[in-house]
Amino acid sequence: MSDFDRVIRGGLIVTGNDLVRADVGIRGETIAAIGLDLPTTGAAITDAGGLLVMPGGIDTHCHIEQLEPDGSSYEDSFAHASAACFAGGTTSIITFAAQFKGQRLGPVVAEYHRRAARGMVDYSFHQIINDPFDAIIEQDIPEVVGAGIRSLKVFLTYDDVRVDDRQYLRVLAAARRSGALVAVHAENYDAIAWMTEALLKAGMTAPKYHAWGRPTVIEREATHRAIALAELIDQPIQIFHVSGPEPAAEIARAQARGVKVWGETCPQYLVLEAADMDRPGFEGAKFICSPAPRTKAESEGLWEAIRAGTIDIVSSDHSGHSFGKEGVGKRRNGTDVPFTRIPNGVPGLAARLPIVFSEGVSKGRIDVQSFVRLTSTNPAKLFGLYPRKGTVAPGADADLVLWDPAKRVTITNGLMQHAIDYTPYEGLEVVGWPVMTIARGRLVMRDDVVTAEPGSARFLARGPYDMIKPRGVFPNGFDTSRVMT
Ligand code: DUC
Ligand code: ZN
Ligand code: ZN
Repeated sequence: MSDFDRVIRGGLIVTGNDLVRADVGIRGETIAAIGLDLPTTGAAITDAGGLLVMPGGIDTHCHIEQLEPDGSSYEDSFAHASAACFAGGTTSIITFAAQFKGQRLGPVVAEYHRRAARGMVDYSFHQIINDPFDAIIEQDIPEVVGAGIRSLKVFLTYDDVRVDDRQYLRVLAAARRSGALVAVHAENYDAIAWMTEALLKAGMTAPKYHAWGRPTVIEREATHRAIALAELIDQPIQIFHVSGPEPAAEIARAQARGVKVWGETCPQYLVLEAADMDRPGFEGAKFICSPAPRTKAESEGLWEAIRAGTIDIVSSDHSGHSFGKEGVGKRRNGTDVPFTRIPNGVPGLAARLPIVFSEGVSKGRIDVQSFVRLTSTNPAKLFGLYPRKGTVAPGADADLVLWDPAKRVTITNGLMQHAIDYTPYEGLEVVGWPVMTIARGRLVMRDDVVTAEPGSARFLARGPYDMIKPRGVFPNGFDTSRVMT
């Protein structure tokens, strides 16, 4: 009998720290050994000569089959999203369970479990808190966190879903008591409302004015406030989708004070620009997302923040809204509408790794270990999945992507394998491409062909872990989370 079910031979293994030329032996769903000339009798052999062998990507920010307060839903099903993940070398996701006003969390989580279990990619959830009423704070948050959903998400903007500062403080305190991280969408609600009203009054309604309605200063202010209030409660947070160096500088300043705050960015802020929303007709709608894409110079500033470690995760913020279908997606409200009525978000599950690799490693901005840290190891660590996920090591899940660092590909929507009819990255040339994805020992993608059984997804319950423990540092030493609920 063979020691292994599969042996990956002769590749260059890349982890967040190391480069090692060795074989990987897989038994069942697990990496059983890493070594030179592993025995192959009876095992499937995969020749990885010339390829990088890296931990599968972990996308900790993606909206899949998520319901919206107006009854609509993000279009990608979990099955389609899983295919897109595998096509792009991603093997785990953290998506959202979204609470609406008045809802208790138990039924919300049960519904999203039902949906996610139909997919193929391993998943966990961030619990979105839109309405932190007493029962949510006192009963439901401790329960969902105890059930392995160790991150809460709040919006500081958007009608119907945003929390005000007092509600945000309540969520922070509840997270602190339960041992959860809080992820924050940081833009100033009232300032956006003010700017938007002014733009509409002035007749400035085209898609490009989406960016005018929420300039960087609005994100910088909310990032500063989100961090300051988290500091007041001594609650660790992650700032989602940092769009440029100004909000990144707020994070860096807080990190320098020792505050536990982490920053995430997304490919749209590295390769898209506000100018993309200024394309003719309705075309600019394809690029509307929030925060808005900025300028080339700001993208370059983000790379500096990445190199400095201020931003340590790149997620997709994948949001499925089709472009060409009448009455759905970006055209849900028609095309002759102000930018305020165009759904926000861009799809990016499959494009994430190739864009970060190409723009980062192939263009010499970062080394390949940094690529692995940004897209797999750091997400696993911050969200309590490490070392089961996010590394190539004996005992870890056999989640691997075999990567051709020299393969040149022009991104087309067909390669993305999501249900959405466009990609904002159409025509972008990348150097470096995933040629095989292995998820828990199963070969799920080879040469852009995905083969995985719907229903094979597994929920990743996340237990308590040290990285997100509060520091025990408060103004005046007074822990308000003990007395306030
Ligand atoms: N921004 C978000 O905050 N959520 C989904 C889509 C987007 O662009
Ligand atoms: Zn957001
Ligand atoms: Zn999002």
